[in-house]
Amino acid sequence: MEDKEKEKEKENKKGEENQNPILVETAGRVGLIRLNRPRQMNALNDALMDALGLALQAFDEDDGIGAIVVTGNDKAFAAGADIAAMRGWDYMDVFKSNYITRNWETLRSVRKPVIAAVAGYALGGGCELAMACDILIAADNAVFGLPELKLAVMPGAGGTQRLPRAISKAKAMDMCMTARNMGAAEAERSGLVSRVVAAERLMDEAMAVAQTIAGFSLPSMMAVKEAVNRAWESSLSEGILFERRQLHALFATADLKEGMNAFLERREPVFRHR
Ligand code: DAK
Repeated sequence: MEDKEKEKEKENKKGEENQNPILVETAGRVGLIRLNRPRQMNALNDALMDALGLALQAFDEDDGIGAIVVTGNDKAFAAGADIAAMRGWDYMDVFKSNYITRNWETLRSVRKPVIAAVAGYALGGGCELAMACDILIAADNAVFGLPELKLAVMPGAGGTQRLPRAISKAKAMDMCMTARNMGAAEAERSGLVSRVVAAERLMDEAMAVAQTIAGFSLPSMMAVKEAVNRAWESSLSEGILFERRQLHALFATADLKEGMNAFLERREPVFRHR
């Protein structure tokens, strides 16, 4: 049995040597990142998370990009952190190397909007990755869950923190403690996802949303993202003050003048993202 497992691991590794863990493309001002470990249900290992972090940073720095879409394949967005990679680690391995923080957290520093387009399984770290994005669009076959307790581990990439903020404390406890899955309809009802579409329309919808977002003024968009994120982490008074100052700052942009002039001149605005 052990030999068989080792053989399988070897085979998987061989297959992966020639395979990029992510695929990157652009469409106009939208950057698209596909998680690409289909044989492992896009299980999130270091190679994938390193590559994802670098791709996110590259799009964030690219003046030609205004929005980013992260997706998987039709069976799995991602079925969690890579269990095969994790099983050999001990406390010192994860503590000293700062597991999760060392590469997963890159997503938190991205200032442009990031949309998760989720079909199939988004479990454990996969669900946490989707929740760390700004907008979550689900196919009707999407399945969300935090089943970590089945492995006697716990959600460790923000799941216990983002889920109760996204849905309710009781529902988050239910998901974390029973390790049950949630379908797309329940996820939409609970406020975990922003919209659900037929699986075959997922990428069209996600890319259309991203194109709309990327068409607006980028500095104004970044101000919106920062302000909404502030709502999660501050009191209402602090959040309102932050929002007000962001609004004041936008009066210094050329795009705000262009937006208002274009409206009054009854024409489409031409934003220069400055
Ligand atoms: N890791 C590694 N391989 C995985 C995987 C995963 N998470 N999920 C699936 N695979 C692999 C399977 O082993 C299988 O490989 P082969 O046997 O073909 O080599 C292949 O993908 C296809 O999977 P199945 O044969 O199982 O396919 P099914 O359609 O039957 O089932 C499934 C699909 C997604 C329901 C099932 O694969 C499944 O239950 N997967 C595991 C889901 C799961 O438990 N996810 C949570 C992982 S734990 C921490 C921070 C964060 C975390 C932990 C610690 N610290 C800071 C310390 C996060 C933990 C997690 O995410």
